[in-house]
Amino acid sequence: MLKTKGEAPVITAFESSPDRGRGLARDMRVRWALEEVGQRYEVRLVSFQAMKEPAHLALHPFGQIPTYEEGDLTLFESGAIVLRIAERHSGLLPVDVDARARATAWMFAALSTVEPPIVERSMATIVERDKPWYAARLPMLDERVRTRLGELSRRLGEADWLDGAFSAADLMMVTVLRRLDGSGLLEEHPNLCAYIARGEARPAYQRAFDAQWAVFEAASQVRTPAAPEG
Ligand code: GTB
Repeated sequence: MLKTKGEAPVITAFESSPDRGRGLARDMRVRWALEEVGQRYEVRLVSFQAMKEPAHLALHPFGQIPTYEEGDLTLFESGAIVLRIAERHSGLLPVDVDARARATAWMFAALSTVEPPIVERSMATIVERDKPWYAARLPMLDERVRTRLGELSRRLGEADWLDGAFSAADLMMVTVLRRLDGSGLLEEHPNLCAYIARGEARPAYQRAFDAQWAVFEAASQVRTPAAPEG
């Protein structure tokens, strides 16, 4: 099994992300968390084929990204990874135990209440677009997302963050909501758009975004080599 090199944890990310550098894959939230706490990290890029091979399956039982290797510890599931980072460094979870429990509840809410209808809609737009039922199904999927966005928007109100200061909960929620980019659904809630923009404006977010963008750009150059000079 691959181990952490030196002191830096190693994460995995798509060698060639289908999101074309938009930072929508789940390594983005792990990168962002590591950047927020100032932890240097290394990235091992994996192909779709390599994700299903024994070496990667030993790290991730479902053959996905991201994974996280820190010394003898190997983790999968982006929520568990971000929680580990937040627990081991200051800055991503409140010190007060009750406030910490509330932030953790919001992390779970992002992953298990808000993300599923968003992923279901997103997957349908990719794999069901040419199916005969798509036109009837999409409004239903939109409505499920709308319900959650309305509830979230009401709770957030005019606050900057979900519960006091920025925390891992906001990091998680912002990355979940970003997957709706281009759907037109977020625009129905200006406070959610402003919330996402606040997250994206954080220097740590930008460093994480630039890092995953660099992977996409490097892969594009391999796919379309520059014309020879002269
Ligand atoms: N619950 C797990 C977690 O939170 O870590 C889910 C992990 C997961 O779904 N990983 C995806 C994966 O490895 C990548 S992030 N898929 C390959 C496979 O299952 O074989 C999901 C993702 C993929 C692509 C886009 N996109 O193109 O916009 C967005 C999100």
